[in-house]
Amino acid sequence: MALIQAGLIDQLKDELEYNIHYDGQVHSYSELIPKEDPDYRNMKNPLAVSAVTQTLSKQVYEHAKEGRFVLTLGGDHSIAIGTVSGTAKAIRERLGREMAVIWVDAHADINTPESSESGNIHGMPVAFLTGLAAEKREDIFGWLKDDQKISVKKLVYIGLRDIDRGEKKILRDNGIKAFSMHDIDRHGIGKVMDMALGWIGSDTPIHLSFDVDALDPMWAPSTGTPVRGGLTLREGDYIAECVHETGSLVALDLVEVNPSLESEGASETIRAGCSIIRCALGDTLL
Ligand SMILES: [Mn+2]
Repeated sequence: MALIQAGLIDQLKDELEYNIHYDGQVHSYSELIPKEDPDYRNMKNPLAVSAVTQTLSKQVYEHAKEGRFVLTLGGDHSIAIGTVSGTAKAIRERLGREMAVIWVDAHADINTPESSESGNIHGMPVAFLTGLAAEKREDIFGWLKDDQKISVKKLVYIGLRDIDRGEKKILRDNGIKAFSMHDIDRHGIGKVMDMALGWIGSDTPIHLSFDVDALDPMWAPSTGTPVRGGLTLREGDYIAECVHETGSLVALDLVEVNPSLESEGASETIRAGCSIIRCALGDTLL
């Protein structure tokens, strides 16, 4: 809501000349939240998160199958279970292709319910999307079918710096490509983007899932799990610019902007979020 109130939709329409399909509402999906939602397999609020992401998945799929670019504003990062699954299915049907995901984040969000210490599903979306975590119960992510999932080989992380022990093992065991802040320090963001896009290969549809906590809290303090030592504002924009330049970007999530946290930094965080979105959609400095 804050991103939209800051004028994001008008910027995309007027400055970048997009034809926007938007129902003018910010959905809280409160009608999908059950009264009782006990922990299940260590997951908190499993019924609610499953129901909301399933609905979101259908919404994203409906847009993506029309060949539209789908922008989703969050919300916590669990919503990517809905967005990535929706795009993956539409891209398979439309183009007969498996898409890649670039996950820009301080965290890997790849815990399984069992490896997670917190039980927060926003730390698990990548595990469900890659099939590393699965659940038979239809009402707890059992709705997620193979044609909605992505390959661990088509996943690239950028900006990691706070990885749980269990997650490190998952990343290693599955040979997942990840560029941490260490890699960005060593090579610079330019080289890291060359390597990331080289790994994906040209002409592969890309879904960019950008967690604003990838940025250093100096630029984006109003977020749920800030971690120091992150990307600069320009590095964040540069990632988005490079992904736009491929011409292969099919969807973008911008998540974890939460103005109610560190509210004196809220406007800074919102501005950073809007800037990343504009860059991913083709805004340039010159
Ligand atoms: Mn995240």
